[in-house]
Amino acid sequence: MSPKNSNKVIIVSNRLPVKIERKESGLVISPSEGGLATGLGSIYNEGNNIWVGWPGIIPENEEEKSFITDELRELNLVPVFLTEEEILGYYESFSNEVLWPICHYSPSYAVYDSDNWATYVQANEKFGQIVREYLEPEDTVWVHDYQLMLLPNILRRQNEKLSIGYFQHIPFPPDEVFRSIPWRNELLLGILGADLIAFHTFNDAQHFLDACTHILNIPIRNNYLQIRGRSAYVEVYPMGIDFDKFNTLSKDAAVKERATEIKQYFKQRKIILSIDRLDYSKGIIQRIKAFEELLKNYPELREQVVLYMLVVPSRDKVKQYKKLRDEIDRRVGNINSVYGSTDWTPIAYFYNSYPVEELSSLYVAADVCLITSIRDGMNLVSKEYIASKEETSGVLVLSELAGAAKELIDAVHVNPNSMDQISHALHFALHMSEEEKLNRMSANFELVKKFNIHHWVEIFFARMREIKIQQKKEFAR
Ligand code: GDG
Repeated sequence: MSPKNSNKVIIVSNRLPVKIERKESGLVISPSEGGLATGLGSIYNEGNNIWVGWPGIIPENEEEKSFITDELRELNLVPVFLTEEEILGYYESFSNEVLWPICHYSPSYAVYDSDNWATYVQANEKFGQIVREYLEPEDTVWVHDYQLMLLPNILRRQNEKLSIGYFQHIPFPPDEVFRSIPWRNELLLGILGADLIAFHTFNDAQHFLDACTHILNIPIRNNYLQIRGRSAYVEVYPMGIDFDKFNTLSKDAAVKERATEIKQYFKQRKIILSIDRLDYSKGIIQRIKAFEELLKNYPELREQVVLYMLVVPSRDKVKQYKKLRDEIDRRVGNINSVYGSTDWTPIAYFYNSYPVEELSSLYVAADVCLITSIRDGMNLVSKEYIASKEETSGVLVLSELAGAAKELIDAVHVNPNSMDQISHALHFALHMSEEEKLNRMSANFELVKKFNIHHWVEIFFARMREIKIQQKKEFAR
């Protein structure tokens, strides 16, 4: 692959879709299988297209660096090597201790530090520098997520005519919440370097437009605005999942056998499943409290139901996440010791990451999937559960504050801050007739099947192409 080829697509995200492990035999590089990687696979694996991002490892020497670079190049991936200081200041601190809490409507968690801001700027510039090594004027660049809010404008400064898209995977908060960030103007202007700025939901897009008007004083016209003589469009593209993967897995003989084993292990009790990364935005504490309410309010359900809670380790170096983990441990221990018996542990809690086949068996085995996010851009777990339920029945209980609730209107919706509502919804789900389960599930199933990850990528790029043609005409005038 030669660095400069015209008319190609460059995807940029904080992390590359790859796992690099240091083993005795040396570095082992394997592609990681997230939904985004699958969806974008049809793009970055093609021709001269590339994906630029952090490979998730700090090379120990120049030799390792060039080994990683060469190996990744075979996969159309281009590494941005970050130093330890950059990882701390840009990723762990500014991204995850300012932007994450602010975008999840939790300003009290935000920690403002101008050194971390400077490192965030520096890291975004570094991504820009690597992208520039490959960039040609006719290229299309698709920037992903809040770690790279400044990148669209960094690239725009180099080329007014470049086609740039930005997708934010997490919510965008009301403008008065975003205003709390001392560097909000720079961040907004950074994103506005893109031609197409997209979010999962209408509310997120509207909040972004509000911020542009109220903070930057830029007048908006419907869904677009004019900035330095260019148009920037703000639109809504709800992300889908790799439907085929989850649907096919759920019908796989080994997966089904494992699901039966799981059911047997829990003695055919009803299984309420939750899967999420360790994060305060996911409402894990609320979920545990609501489950306790269920056991209190409906004593007849004791011994009859299990909450299977898989929490995937995440950001465990950040203080608030360590505190959250301790609180989960304490509350789960308390419920299990108060309500449990020699024969029954109410909450089966695992702080671990499983292979996708095990995830699939859990989806197949679960009677209820419980999502209690306090805020969530989309929430893919809810869609994966639905895709896995073609042959078995189940009920999705879904927070109305997750982006997915806007699409999955046939789920049982709950306000995650009401323990009463969640416990009643669980009771309702556990007693729902098979007919109602099927009706609700099939409506959601068709939607998840149709608006899958490939559809999402296609419509985003189709719109990028349209905008490019339109802007060429504008430039020609
Ligand atoms: C961000 C936004 C938005 C989980 N545990 C395991 C595992 N997973 C996979 C799930 C799912 C993914 O991780 C989690 O996706 P979510 O959407 O639920 O949440 P975030 O990680 O917070 O993602 C979110 C998303 O971006 C996309 O735009 O929906 O709102 O916060 O795919 O299956 N996968 C494996 N083992 C596990 O133990 N293999």
